[in-house]
Amino acid sequence: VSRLLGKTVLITGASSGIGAAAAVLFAKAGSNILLLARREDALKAVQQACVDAHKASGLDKGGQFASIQLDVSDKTAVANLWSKVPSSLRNVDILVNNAGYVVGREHVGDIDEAEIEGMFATNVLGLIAMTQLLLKDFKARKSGHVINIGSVAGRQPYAGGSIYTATKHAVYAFTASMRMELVNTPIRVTEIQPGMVETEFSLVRFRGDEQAAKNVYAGLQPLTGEDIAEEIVWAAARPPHVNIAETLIFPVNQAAVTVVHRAP
Ligand code: NDP
Ligand code: 8X3
Repeated sequence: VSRLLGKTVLITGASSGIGAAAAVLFAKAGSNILLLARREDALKAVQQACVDAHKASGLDKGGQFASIQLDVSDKTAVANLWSKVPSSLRNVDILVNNAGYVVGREHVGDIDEAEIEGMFATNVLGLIAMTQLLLKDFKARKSGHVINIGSVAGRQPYAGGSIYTATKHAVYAFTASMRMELVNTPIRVTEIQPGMVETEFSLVRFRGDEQAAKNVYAGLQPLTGEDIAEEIVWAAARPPHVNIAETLIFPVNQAAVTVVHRAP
């Protein structure tokens, strides 16, 4: 029987890509899920996919789902989150801090101030705010698992990625420090560090330019949201004494941000 049966999982950025795929996979394993993101319609569609996946699994536990519109960079909205959450989903066991994005490839000196602030507000401050919110409960209940979605960009800077890589390096430092602080508790802290995953990520980076987004993955088989979701769910399903601290995951033809083999 899955260790995830009847557990409650909160996922930020559950409306597409990695977050949406993780929601469906947790639903298949019998978990309850709180899906959060800014786009309500997209969230509802993922919630329906969770309902379907849960039904198809034939499990008779879990299967409670709710979608709540939340911009993690909105401090007031994060502070008021519990007032919107159905009471049956308030005891969260697993927090997946997945919401994040990059805009542009501009070099320092030419980067839009609002875009800099937006990336830090979501990728760093939003992730921290969500963690602070949940950790109070985790500590009181002496249980819980924080799974942060970092990136290879949190281990390796690159030209054209100064702000994004700075945010993901911040996620790495925050996550690793927190793991040290919690070493004398049963609370687990995991960082998943993907390489190239074909989601809406590049479409957002290139401000809706579909061709530019497609070119990122030209000549190789990128990872999918499902590939990373499998890692997230696997880390969450380890026995309670096992903590998957970090996992770096590449497509087979990628070995670093800039070391990529493309078929001609
Ligand atoms: P997507 O663009 O497909 O998904 C990003 C998700 O984050 C969406 O659901 C989006 O929903 C949500 N989101 C963005 N900003 C906010 C916000 N302020 N508040 C709440 N939700 C927000 O990309 P991915 O699935 O690829 O990205 C997921 C995570 O994976 C990100 O943290 C990204 O940095 C990381 N990552 C991605 C890689 C890749 O190559 N794709 C590689 C390494 C890491 P909405 O717009 O509805 O709010
Ligand atoms: C996403 C990977 O290389 O586009 O975190 O920065 S990269």
